[in-house]
Amino acid sequence: MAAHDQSNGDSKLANGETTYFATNPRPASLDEHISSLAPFIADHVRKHSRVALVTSGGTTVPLENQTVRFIDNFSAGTRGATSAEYFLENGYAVIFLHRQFSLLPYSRHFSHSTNCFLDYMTTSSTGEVVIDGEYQAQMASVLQKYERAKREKMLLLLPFTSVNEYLWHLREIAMLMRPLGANGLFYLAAAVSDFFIPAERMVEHKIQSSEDFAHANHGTTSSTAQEERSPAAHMDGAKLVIDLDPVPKFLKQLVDVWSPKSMIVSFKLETDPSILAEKSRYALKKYSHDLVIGNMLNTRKHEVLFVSAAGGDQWIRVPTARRSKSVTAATMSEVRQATEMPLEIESLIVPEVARLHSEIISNGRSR
Ligand code: 9Z3
Repeated sequence: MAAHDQSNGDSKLANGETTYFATNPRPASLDEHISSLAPFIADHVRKHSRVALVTSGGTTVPLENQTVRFIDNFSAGTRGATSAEYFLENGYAVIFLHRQFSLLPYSRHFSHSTNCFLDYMTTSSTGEVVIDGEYQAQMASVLQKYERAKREKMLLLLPFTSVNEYLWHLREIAMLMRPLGANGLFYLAAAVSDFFIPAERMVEHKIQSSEDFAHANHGTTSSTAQEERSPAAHMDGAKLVIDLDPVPKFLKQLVDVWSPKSMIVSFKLETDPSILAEKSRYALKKYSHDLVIGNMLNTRKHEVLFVSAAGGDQWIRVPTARRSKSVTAATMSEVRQATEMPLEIESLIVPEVARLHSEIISNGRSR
């Protein structure tokens, strides 16, 4: 089932972008996800709420159709899960499109941490399992916010794993969000692979590493011999050779075709500080969207660069004394100075994004 108009302006698009959805399989989970997305969005259209699609976590690139091995992109999901909480605090409804088993809003405070969830609990004198006194206040505060988001139907969680699942969901959600008009916001924090194996070049079964079983390594599952291209991952003697195709650039489609009235925010991740600003400006110019948030792998938890057509370049930084001690780039003297309660950088990023969104809603914009 396609929940959108197929006359989606494909004529404007480059070749890889037009063929992608015709040649890569629609995920089995999509229809079920649409059945919860459609009423969620309709409810918020009726209420004139602002709705943020927050993407979060890394996308995998499977090497085999029945996947045993895959390539992954770095991301724990901290940026997305934390930002989702601040969007909710700022009055947004949130669609949280996340890598399965990555961090989630609210539960992130108690999972994937140094503590196991059982460490937050204890047994009372009557044998009941209760929250340990040390964690009562923090857990009560998080629980109240979580219950409110659920009660008021403000948060929808949708998982993906592979880059193909991510792209199909992004397109479908973008088209479903069109009726929100300028109240829609895309906050694309997921770490999306730039390379992938197209379905037509994917082998069906686990690649056999032993030369004694090389006969079990067949070609692709492509339907006709004529169509068949060499498998993207294959054994060459004892070596595994992987030959990836570029992922078509979907940000252009999102901006121009799928959801042109929404505010669109992308993230740019770099490791070399000398190119961050230039690459962020390049992305903004290339895709003509509203905002690029540049961040460095090592400093992403305490500084980001906002690059927008309206506001130029602007660094947002957590003051040294409020930085979390776990930031890898912090020096020992910075760590010693961090005496006040740590401040999450998303508590600074999200209100600024919401402010820019308000400007777009009231003044409109010309892309
Ligand atoms: C980011 O830059 C995110 O902020 C992080 C968050 C992945 C660094 P964590 O989840 O990390 O807190 O551990 N996302 C990168 C988004 C991305 O892949 N952007 C593409 C690109 O840079 C274009 S949309 O080319």
